[in-house]
Amino acid sequence: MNVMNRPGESANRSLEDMMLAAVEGDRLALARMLTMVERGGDSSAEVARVSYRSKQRGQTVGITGAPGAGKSTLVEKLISVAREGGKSQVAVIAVDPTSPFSGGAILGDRIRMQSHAGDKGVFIRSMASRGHLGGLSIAVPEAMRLLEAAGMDPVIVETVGVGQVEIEVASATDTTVVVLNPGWGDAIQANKAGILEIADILVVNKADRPGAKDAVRDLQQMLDMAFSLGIHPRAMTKSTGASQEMWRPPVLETVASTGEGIPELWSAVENHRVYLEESGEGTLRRRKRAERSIALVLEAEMAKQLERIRSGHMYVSLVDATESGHSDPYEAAEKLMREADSGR
Ligand SMILES: Nc1nc2c(ncn2[C@@H]2O[C@H](COP(=O)(O)OP(=O)(O)O)[C@@H](O)[C@H]2O)c(=O)[nH]1
Ligand SMILES: [Mg+2]
Repeated sequence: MNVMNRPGESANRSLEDMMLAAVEGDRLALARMLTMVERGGDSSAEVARVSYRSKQRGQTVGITGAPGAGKSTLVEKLISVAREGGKSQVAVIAVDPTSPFSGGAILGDRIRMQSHAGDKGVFIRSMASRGHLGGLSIAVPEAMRLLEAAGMDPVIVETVGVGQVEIEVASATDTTVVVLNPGWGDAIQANKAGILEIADILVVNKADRPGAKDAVRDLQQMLDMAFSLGIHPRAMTKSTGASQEMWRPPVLETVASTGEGIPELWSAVENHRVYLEESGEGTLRRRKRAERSIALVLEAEMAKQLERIRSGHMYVSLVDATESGHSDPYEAAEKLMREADSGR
C-alpha cells in the first residue's frame, strides 16, 4: 500500500486525519482523497472506511441529459442560486465518459464553471470515467459519499446521459434532474431511452428557442399517461408514510445561459429534498444505493477470485482430466471452489 508514501505527501498521515482536515476545509486533503477513490482497489477501500462511517449527510443531485443540452451551464447557475440561498459548501462532480483526462467537454465545463473559481464555498472536480474495475459506477457514488462526509451539501453530479452507466450514476442520487431541449422528438427520444423514468425533475432548457412549450406539453402528457396507468416507477414507489402524497416530477423551463428559471429549479430541488425526508423515500434510496455499492464491490472481488482460480495449476489439470474422461465440469468446478475457499 504505497499510496500514502508518495513524495510530497506526509507519509504517516492517517486517513482519519485527512478526513478531519477535509471537514475543516482543507481542499488539498479532500482532493487527495478523491484521487484515491478514482484509483480504486485498496486506496478507495481505505477512503471508504472513513467516509462511509461519517454521519454527515448532504443532498446529492444528479444532472443528466444529452451532450450540449446545457447541463454545465445550468449547474453553474444553480451553484450561484444555492450559494445565495445559504448553502455554504457546494460540490460538483463533472463526469465525462468520452474524455477522461484532457477532452474538450471537461475543459469546457471547467471554463464554464470558472465564475466560481474564487469562491471557497464551491468545490468542483472532474472525474475520469475509466480507472478501475467497475469504473464509474463504483467511483462516483464513493466520491459522493466522501464529499457528503466532508460537509458538502448539495453534491451535484453532472453526467452525460448517453450510456446506461451514466444514467445509473445520475439516478443513484437523491434527486435526479433530466435536462432536455425544445425540438421535435427530444422528449420522445428521452422517453424511449428510459431517461424520463429516472427523473425527479424535468427541465426543458434553451426555452429561448422555439418549441419549448410543445416540449413541456409532450412531457406532461407522457407523465399523465405513465401515472394514470401506474407504470411510472415513481408512481409505484411504496412510501413508508401512511398518508404520503406521491411525487410527480415537475416540468420546468429554463434558459441556463441567462439564468432564467434557475431559482424555480433550485426550489424544486429543495422541495424534493423535503419530500424525500417526509416520505421516507430518502432512506429507501440510500439503502438501495448502499446495496448496489456492496454488490459492485462484491462483483469485482468475485471477478478477481475467478481470475485467480483460472490461472492456477489445479485449473489446468482439471481441464485435462475433464477432457480425458477423468472428471466432469461440475465436479471440476466444485473442487476449484472448495480449493479457493480453503485457500483464504
Ligand atoms: N440558447 C441557449 N443556449 C444555451 C442555453 N444553455 C446552454 N446553452 C449553450 O449550449 C451549449 C452547451 O452547453 P453546456 O452547458 O456545455 O451543455 P452540456 O454538454 O449539457 O454540459 C453552450 O454553448 C451553452 O452556451 C440556453 O438556455 N439557451
Ligand atoms: Mg457539460
